[in-house]
Amino acid sequence: MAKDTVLTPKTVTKPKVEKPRLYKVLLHNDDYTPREFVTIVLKVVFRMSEETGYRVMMTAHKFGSAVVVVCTREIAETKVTEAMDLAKEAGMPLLFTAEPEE
Ligand code: TYC
Repeated sequence: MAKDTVLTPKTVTKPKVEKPRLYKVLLHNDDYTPREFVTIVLKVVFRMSEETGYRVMMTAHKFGSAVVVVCTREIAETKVTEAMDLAKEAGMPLLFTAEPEE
């Protein structure tokens, strides 16, 4: 092979590792569900401490909604289902939703 031969690759592979889109779980205020119940759901389903659960609950209470957690779609949907199941079992109108982050 000549000394000045230039070798070029036949194919160029572009690394294509897409970051999974993140979802936020939202807690929505209502006029009926007791504050204590909301705090318990946040503790049980989202493993929050009493203080954090209370703070997130009060944020939704004051502002209408609060971000509970940002995670993958699968985890967000599982958590929403778990939280909504507890609310339904207790006959509460408590609402959690999941939506993609901008
Ligand atoms: N607003 C409810 C009350 O005063 C408490 C509450 C807080 C309900 C947050 C839902 O996401 C919520 N009893």
